[in-house]
Amino acid sequence: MTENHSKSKFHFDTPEGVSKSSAEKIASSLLKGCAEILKGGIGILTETVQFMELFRVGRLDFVPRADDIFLVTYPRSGTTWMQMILYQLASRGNMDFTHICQVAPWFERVISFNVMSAEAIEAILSPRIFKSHLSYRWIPKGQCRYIYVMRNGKDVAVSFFHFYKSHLGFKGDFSEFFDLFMAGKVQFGSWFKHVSGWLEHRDNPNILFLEYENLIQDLEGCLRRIIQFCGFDVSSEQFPEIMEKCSFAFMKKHESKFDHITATIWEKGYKQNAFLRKGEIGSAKTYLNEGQEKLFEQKSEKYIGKFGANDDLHIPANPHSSTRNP
Ligand code: PPS
Repeated sequence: MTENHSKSKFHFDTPEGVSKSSAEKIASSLLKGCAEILKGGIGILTETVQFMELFRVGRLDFVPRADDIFLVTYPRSGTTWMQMILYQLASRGNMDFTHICQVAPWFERVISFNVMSAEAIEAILSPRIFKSHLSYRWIPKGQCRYIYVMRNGKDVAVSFFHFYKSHLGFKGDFSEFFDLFMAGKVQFGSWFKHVSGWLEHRDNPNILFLEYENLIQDLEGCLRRIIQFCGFDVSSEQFPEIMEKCSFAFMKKHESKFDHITATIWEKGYKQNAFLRKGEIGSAKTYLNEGQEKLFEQKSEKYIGKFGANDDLHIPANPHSSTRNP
C-alpha cells in the first residue's frame, strides 16, 4: 500500500518501541480522559442554560402575590408532607388530585422543565402554594409567605440515600453516598449551606421555620401555627379530618399521589391504567380510515398474502408440517 492508503480518520501510528497493545491502552485512556472532560463541560453548559432560564422566569418574569406561600426545604426534609398539610388546610380537606404537585407545584421544576407556562402559573387560584428546594438567595422575593422546614441532617442523609437508590439508580453503598452528601455533591448541593442560608433570615416575619421532628411530635400545634401564619380559615369540625389526612398512615395508603414517579407521569401527560385497554377483537375498524385500510392491505398482500393468510390472519395449515407430539 502507498503512504496514502485507506487510513481511517482515527488511525494512529504506534510510536516506536511501544507495543500495539500498550499503544491501544494509551489511546483508550486518552479518549476516556477526553470523554470525561467533555461530559463535565456539557454538564456545566446544561446547568448554565437551565439556570439562565430559571433565573429569567423565576426571578425576572414571575410576579409573586402577597398571598403566595412558598414551602421551602432541602430535599427529604418533609416537603411532601408540608405540601399536603398546606393544601389540606387551604382546600379544607380536598383529595381530588392525581399528584400533590398539581395543586402545590414544584416551582423551579415547573418553570425550568416547561411543565407549566407562565400563564398557567398565573391562572392558579390564590393562595398559590409552591414547593421549592431553592436556596434563600434564589427564591423569588416578594410580600409572600415562606415556610422553611428543617430536618435533622443525618436523617436527611439517610432518607436521601434511599431516594437516590429507589428513584435515581444510585448503586453505591451508604458510605459512598455519605461522602457525596458531605461534599454537597448531591442534588441541591450542601445541606449545611442550604439550612444556614435560610436560618440567617430567621427574624424575617414573612418566614415561618418549622422542624420535621416537631411536626412528628406535635402535628396539631404545628398546624395551628401554620393556620395563624397563613391566615387559613379552618373550622374546628374540619380539623380532625385534616389531621387524619396529614398522618403518615393516610399518606402511605395514598402513596402514588405523593411519589415523584407519579409526578413525572403527570408532567409528561402519560395516562395510568391504560396498559390493559379493552381486550376485544376489531377495534381497528373504528380507527383506520379508508386510505389507511388500503395501505395496510397492500402491504399485507405483499408480505403475508403468499402464505394464504386472510384478513383475520387465519393461516391455512401447512400441508408439509407434521403433527408432533408435545
Ligand atoms: S422530597 O423527595 O424532597 O420531596 O422528599 P420530602 O418529601 O422532603 O421528604 C420525604 C421524607 O418525609 C417523610 N414523610 C413523612 N413523615 C412523617 N409523616 C408524614 N405524613 C410524612 N410524609 C412524608 C417520608 O417518609 C420521607 O422520610 P423517610 O425518612 O425517607 O421515611
